[in-house]
Amino acid sequence: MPQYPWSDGTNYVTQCPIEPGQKFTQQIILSDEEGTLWWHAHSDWARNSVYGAIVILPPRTESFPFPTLMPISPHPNSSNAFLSMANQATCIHAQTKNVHQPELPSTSPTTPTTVIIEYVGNYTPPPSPLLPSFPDVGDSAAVNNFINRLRSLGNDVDVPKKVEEFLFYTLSMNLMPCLKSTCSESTRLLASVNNVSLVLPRQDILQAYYRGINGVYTEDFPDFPHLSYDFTGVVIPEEEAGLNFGTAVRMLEYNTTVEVVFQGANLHIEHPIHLHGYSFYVVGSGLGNYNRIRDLANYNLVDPPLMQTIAVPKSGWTAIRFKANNPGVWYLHCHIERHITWGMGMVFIVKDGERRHEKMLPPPPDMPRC
Ligand SMILES: [Cu+2]
Repeated sequence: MPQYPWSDGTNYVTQCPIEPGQKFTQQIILSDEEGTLWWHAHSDWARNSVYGAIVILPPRTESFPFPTLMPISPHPNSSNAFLSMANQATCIHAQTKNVHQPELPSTSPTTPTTVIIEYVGNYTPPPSPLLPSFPDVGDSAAVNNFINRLRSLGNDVDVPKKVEEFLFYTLSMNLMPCLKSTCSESTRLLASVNNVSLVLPRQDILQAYYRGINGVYTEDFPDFPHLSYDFTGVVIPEEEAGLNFGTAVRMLEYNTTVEVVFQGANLHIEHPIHLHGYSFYVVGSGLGNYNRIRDLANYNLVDPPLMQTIAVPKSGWTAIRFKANNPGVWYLHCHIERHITWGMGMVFIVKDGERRHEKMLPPPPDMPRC
């Protein structure tokens, strides 16, 4: 949301949590968003249950940015079938002849169940359904090939050509000794960016920044990993095996053009990296270790896709660019629940610009308190 991080909703980054019984009205200012957006809670793992969709239609004078709408099922012509959840029980609303429930759901909303719906009328099922062929699980080259073919949908591509801030962030999984009596193993997993595991403070960073409260965060998030090593190799240097904890932010001047290269390191798993407050251009990605001299030449600066979340490939890298023209406090994190709680995130603070529309707006009166 432009100039308004107060409604961004991130626990201890832009607001204190809404406690049980408390109320907070969020004002959402839409700017250039279109399509289906996911809203969700941003406290611990609550986004698993508190979430929904906002569908933003194109302007009346414009069409959808894809050629045709595919019908979900060609048989029958009108099915009007949909499934919904209410009061933790599965309800089925359908213009159907019979509904069979071979396995009744329990009261738990997470219990999977099987439902067979038969349509009214003369319905002859096709002899064999046409199924797409998928790459093998673990075929990262196929995934990377798919991601590399993503292109911008519009004509108004404004990708920064000149980079003022170049940042290189490694995404790592870390092991720490687990000393508590409740530990089932002797070690526990953590996660980090540039080997810093983010610790969320007890007071949100946005309030601390806005009101000048000291001691909540530091401004020293590293631009590069401490060491350069074979990030996608199996052996991690001993110096890099240790982990730093911190609540460190990276300050950015208003309107700076920023490039971030995310380098997947040490555990060969994809990380869907999400940046709040911005859409960014994905200008390149590849497998293995990033090499600025070799890879910069292959960037797509013509029609790169504009995204808010991008999966950094297994044992690979992704480069994004954006212009820091939205002042505020903005969380960057992996969107896998485990990884975010284990510390795979950092925070950008984008300073105000000179003019009125370049400054953060004041907070609403009912911001939750910590
Ligand atoms: Cu992750």
